[in-house]
Amino acid sequence: MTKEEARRRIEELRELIRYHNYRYYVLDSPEISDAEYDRLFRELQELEEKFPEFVTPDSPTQRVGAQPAEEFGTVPHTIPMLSLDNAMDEEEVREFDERVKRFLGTDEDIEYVAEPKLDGLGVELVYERGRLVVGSTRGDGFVGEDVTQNLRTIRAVPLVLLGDPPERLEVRGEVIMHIEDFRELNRRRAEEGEPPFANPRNAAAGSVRQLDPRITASRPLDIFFYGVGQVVGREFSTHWEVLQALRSWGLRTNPLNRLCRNVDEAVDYYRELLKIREELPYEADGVVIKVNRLDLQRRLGEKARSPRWAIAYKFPPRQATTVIKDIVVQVGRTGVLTPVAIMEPVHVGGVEVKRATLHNQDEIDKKDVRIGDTVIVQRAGDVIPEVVAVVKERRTGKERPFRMPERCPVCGAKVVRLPDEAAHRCTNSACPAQVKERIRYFASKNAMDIEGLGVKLVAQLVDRGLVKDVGDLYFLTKEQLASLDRMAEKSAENLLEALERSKEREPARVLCALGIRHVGEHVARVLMDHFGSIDRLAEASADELESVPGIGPEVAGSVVDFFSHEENMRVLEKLKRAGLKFEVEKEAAGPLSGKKFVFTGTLSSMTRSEAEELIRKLGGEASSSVSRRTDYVVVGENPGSKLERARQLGVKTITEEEFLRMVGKG
Ligand code: D41
Repeated sequence: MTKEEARRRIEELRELIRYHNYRYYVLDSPEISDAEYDRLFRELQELEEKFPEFVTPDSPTQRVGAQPAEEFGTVPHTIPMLSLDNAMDEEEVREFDERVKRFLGTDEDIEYVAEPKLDGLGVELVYERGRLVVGSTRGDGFVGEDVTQNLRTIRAVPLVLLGDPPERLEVRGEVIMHIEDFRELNRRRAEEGEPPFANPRNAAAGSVRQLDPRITASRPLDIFFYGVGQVVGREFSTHWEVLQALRSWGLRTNPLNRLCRNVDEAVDYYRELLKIREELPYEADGVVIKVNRLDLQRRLGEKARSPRWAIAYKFPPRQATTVIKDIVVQVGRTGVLTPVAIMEPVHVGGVEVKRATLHNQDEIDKKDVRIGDTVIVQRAGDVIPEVVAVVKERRTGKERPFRMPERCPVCGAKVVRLPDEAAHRCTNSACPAQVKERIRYFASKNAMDIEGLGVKLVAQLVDRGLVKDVGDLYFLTKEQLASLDRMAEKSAENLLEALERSKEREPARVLCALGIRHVGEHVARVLMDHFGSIDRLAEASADELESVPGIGPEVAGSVVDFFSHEENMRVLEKLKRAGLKFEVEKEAAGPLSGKKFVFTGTLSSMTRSEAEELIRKLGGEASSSVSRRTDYVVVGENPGSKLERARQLGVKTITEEEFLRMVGKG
């Protein structure tokens, strides 16, 4: 390749990567798979290595580059980043609307834009001629910290804008961490003996305010943009228009934002969002309601430090105060002992809470939580409620400190705390609590998906000695089941049938269901794609495992460890004897070969994961988001936004009946 050819290809690859970032982050509708994206990225990296003279700071490969800083510089905001007044109920929102009308001397409806109020860290980015030059925190609203190098590492932050950006653009947004990512991060931190973050907002803020951008880069951050500061070279007449323009430049805005004709519609929006609050993948603490017309915004102006044209309509708090009656210890699947506070029942954000996790002894010590204490509990997303802090002023002196037991409260085995671990563990892998949790995990939806195997049933099976490991499940008889409490003959039959059906699960699901540390759904699939069978995986060395792309030393270590235990091998033998699938079936060219399916809505004849498995067995691909490369969108009961997107993209939609015929089940 000549230098000129390389230069051109590099340019082309950067354009392509920017475009696909836009499809992925802004439109939420990728056109290519992650693997294809990675190929483009690697090709660019390799070319830049060979031709370093063409590396520029705004290349997508140059997100992390800077050395750790000594301290952050400061950045004044050209236009102050104002704060928001709060409204706690509908009446206060209507008063706001009245105030706006009175100030403007009108009684006509005011048009508003309503947006989810994300709970993260406010930042401002400055683009000059479409290139990111500075990024800062909101700070005190007038001056923020220079966190440019850190914000550059967030993939959803474009280094170069698309389309026709203005001469200078100051854009404002909220950096957030998704709840799932937050949990995963805390899980890893706990394993590494680091203190957990209290909530996704602290995790996001703490990650952006790192002196070493490499640490920020390792954190799963995301961003939504909600407004602008100074803009040179472009005029707008409404806020809605601003949001559309940001999107067209590749700056992701929240798809849930809505244009409302009047305050009634804004109040409706709040109610709708409150209903789906728990399902949002990130934390939102309310709705921001903004006057849409910019000329009206200008006339309204601001008072002290907040605009008269906007208000934050807050959701009910998800924190509450209650008393800890007791602290008990729960034993998990891997033997980890988790202290749990038993509390006076209290309503938190609309849900009654009686138990809250205290994580581990270190956390209890750090917060100095004692039995009898009055505490603040918090519920975030669908996360298990946790104790945030003790209200020390309420102490009477009768509170009792808690110590982890030296013996497992369930089986009496010795409890150990491994060096560098925050967790205490029960050392007996046959501990009934561990066995029960392993079975529940094995049967869970994303693993073997065995319907009807609930907590109480699992407890009975283990307590009566009918099941000692997951292998025993498949050798249960109808008589044994029927002898259990509250087990009718029909339910026994149903369970046996569900067990029978679960034998059809593909080997990657079986592997995942074993509950090997660090081997979740994704890793299990990677491993089975590579090794082709569980037996071959069992024989792999740590080196061999680490040579698989995407598999690190941690995963390799725990896989080797799992298969080195004789009792695990005995369980595997049982599962194999029962007829579970250990070998990946290679259907050379199945009838659905190369076809991509996406599901929306509920199917009536099977679960979604069963349908997806069927597709993979027949050589097709099942994916969760609709793109131009999707061949069919299967539309079930109550379809979601994917149907809309399929129509927009002109992707073929089929009914469940048509799908069943296609797979030979109709
Ligand atoms: O999502 C948010 N956190 C958000 C915050 C949002 N969607 N819009 C916002 N709009 C403003 C104004 C109206 C002042 C431009 C905001 C904030 N302010 C804000 N958040 C914290 C301080 C200010």
